[in-house]
Amino acid sequence: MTGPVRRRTVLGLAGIAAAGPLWTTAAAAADTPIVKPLPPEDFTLLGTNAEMRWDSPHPVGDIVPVSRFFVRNHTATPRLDARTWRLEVSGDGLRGGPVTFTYDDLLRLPSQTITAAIECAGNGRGFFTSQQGQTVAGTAWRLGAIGVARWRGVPLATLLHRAGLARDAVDVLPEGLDADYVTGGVNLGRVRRPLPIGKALDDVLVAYEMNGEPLPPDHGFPARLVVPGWIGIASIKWLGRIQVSRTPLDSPWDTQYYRLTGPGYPAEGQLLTRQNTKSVFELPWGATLAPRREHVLRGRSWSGTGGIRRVEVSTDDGRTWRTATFTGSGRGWQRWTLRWRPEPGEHTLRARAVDRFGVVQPDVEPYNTQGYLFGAVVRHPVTVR
Ligand SMILES: Nc1nc2c(c(=O)[nH]1)N[C@H]1C(S)=C(S)[C@@H](COP(=O)(O)O)O[C@H]1N2
Ligand SMILES: [Mo]
Repeated sequence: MTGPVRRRTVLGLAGIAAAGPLWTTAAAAADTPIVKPLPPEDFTLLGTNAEMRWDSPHPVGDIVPVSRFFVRNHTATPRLDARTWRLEVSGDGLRGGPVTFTYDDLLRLPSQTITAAIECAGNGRGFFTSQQGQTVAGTAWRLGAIGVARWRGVPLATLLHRAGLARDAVDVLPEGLDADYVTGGVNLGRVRRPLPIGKALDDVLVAYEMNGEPLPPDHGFPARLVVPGWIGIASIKWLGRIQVSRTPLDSPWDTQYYRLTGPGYPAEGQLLTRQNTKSVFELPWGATLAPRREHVLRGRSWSGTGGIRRVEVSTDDGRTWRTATFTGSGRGWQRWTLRWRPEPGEHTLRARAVDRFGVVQPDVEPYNTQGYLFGAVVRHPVTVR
């Protein structure tokens, strides 16, 4: 059971068929920015990315269907063929030479299914500007750069052990098969970000299914990492290679990006790992509600620290607070409701979550130049008339 999986070829597609229909059957097609349909009532397009709209007419439960899940692409979705796809594990952090896994190998290994959020570190970035009047670099997401799905795959620990992980390996560097990321005339190479071995061996999945179907092209087909609790960039899509090293590794995605930089931080910045805590109302921005009638306000809160203890909601811009009622399974994120019978006028709603350690969302998020991890309470305007 412990022997590494060597260069096997996929002779039959039985394993693939068992997992559901293949997304790509013919020769690889040309790259498309995003493959799946992006109806405007469900998504806001932001460059090469698509944000989930919280005010969509199609509400989501605990699990976000693929048709609603946000997409964050540095370049474009590659169309990969599972029959020729290979995952290579290599580097001086292995006891022996490189080991290659096929799609079929993955499907045959013992699998695990988890419910986990993937959230961009830039989720909420737009509020640095719209709420705090600060200029930051990067995609101006509102709060829809998050989704929760059921992911099935092979624990990364299983693959690393089968590949012959050395006892003194410290870092792994997973790399995507999408095109090199070129920005400002500089080619930064394939999208990749080192992961410390402790996290890699803990709860990281090499996922090949999302919500019971093979991963869709936009979300990493044939396989991606799912790194629970950590910023989205850790969950590398279209996985092609994992370098394993006995010395610390770097990439522009941990030296140049995904660090907190600016006046309050050390010159080299502060490395980002976990997501913070956020809350959202599932209401249009500036929604109009009928007066003197009971409304059920819906929202949800989530945290990279692992859970939500309590959510408090204010319907009077922070003067008074009531505790929201939890609904749903609480897996991935915590849905909640609050009853409200409003008087006519302009109102500002606020929701603040308390995470499992008792830490409450702040009123102001300290500034960082790239606008990561906006976790302040968002002031949501509504009109009652
Ligand atoms: N290969 C590759 N992996 C990637 C990215 C990418 O552009 N290329 N984007 C990352 C970022 S920044 C985020 S937030 C998540 C988004 O995952 P999703 O598009 O499935 O929602 O994927 C991560 N993995
Ligand atoms: Mo991201």
